[in-house]
Amino acid sequence: MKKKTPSLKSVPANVLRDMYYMIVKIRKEGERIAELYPEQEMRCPTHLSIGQEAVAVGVCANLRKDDYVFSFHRCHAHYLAKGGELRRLVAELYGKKTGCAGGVGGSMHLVAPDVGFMGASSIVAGTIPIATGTALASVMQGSDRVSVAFFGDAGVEEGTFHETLNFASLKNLPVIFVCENNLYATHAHLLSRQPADNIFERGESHRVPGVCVDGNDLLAVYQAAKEAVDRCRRGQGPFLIECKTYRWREHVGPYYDYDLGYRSKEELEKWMARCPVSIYEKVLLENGILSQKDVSTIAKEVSEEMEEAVRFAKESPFPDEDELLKDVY
Ligand SMILES: Cc1ncc(C[n+]2csc(CCOP(=O)(O)OP(=O)(O)O)c2C)c(N)n1
Ligand SMILES: [Mg+2]
Repeated sequence: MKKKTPSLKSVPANVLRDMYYMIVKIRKEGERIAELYPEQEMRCPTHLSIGQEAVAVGVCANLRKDDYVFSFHRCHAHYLAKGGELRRLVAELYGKKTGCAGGVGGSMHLVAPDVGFMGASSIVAGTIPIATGTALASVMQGSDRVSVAFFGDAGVEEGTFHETLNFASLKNLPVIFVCENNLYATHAHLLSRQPADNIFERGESHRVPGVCVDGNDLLAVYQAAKEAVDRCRRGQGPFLIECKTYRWREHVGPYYDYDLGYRSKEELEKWMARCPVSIYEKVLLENGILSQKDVSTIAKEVSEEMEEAVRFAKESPFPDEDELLKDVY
């Protein structure tokens, strides 16, 4: 089932503008990290999500601060969209004490529990059951909090995806499974790994309804997430959202990789022509929600915020040696 993009009138203007600021900020973060990464001062493997930003922004714009979000190895956008501090993200990538995980987690282990970003994991599908556990806890506590698990298209190939959907459905839990389907798992195309390109239907046998949306259309993602969040808060149980999108850069690292042979430059260019930031910006400009001057002002503010974050990260100290084994279980 494909969802239609909602009319702009159904979304409050301040939400539209906040989502624009956020998608521009997330794009800037990805692009700037890609520029700085070759300096080799950031030593952790880093999975950029340039091209996929609309998914994080559209989903998280529907969440309250006390709702829970869990992510996977490609987690920068989810951390930022849920309200995680940019400078603590950058400091984490630089391995600094001021990083959001004290500098010992790195790019794949961002965390900001104070704003409900409960963590990310490098284990494919690893946080799907954990997010569901927090949904169970919310129900037991009598809270209407919602939990969200973001994962990639390879996440649905893990047994725990099905075990979790079964349990979430059985217990009617307020959890939303958001699959960021960027068509590849490292260098393997979806159709070389799965018999059909129909992830949104995989919950059917567990009675978990799903939709497939254009993950590069921020408003389409926003609308699908809104319906899923409203359902969860009404106590109507779990929901699966598949967002079709595309990663522009290599699987891990800052470069383009169309010369490796697993995907073509033409395919990449086709997706780059459908840039989620440009698509959204055009809609806002055409509808008078933003002016060209607003766009320039936001670009400048976001650049300054990013440069301040880089300065903060570079100037911060590394963790002390005696802290290395702290938090190791
Ligand atoms: C359980 C497990 N198996 C294999 C891996 C190795 N691995 C790391 S990323 C990745 C591909 C993930 O693809 P996807 O879930 O589609 O996310 P994407 O990288 O495309 O965003 C794999 C197989 C892993 N980290 N965990
Ligand atoms: Mg993928």
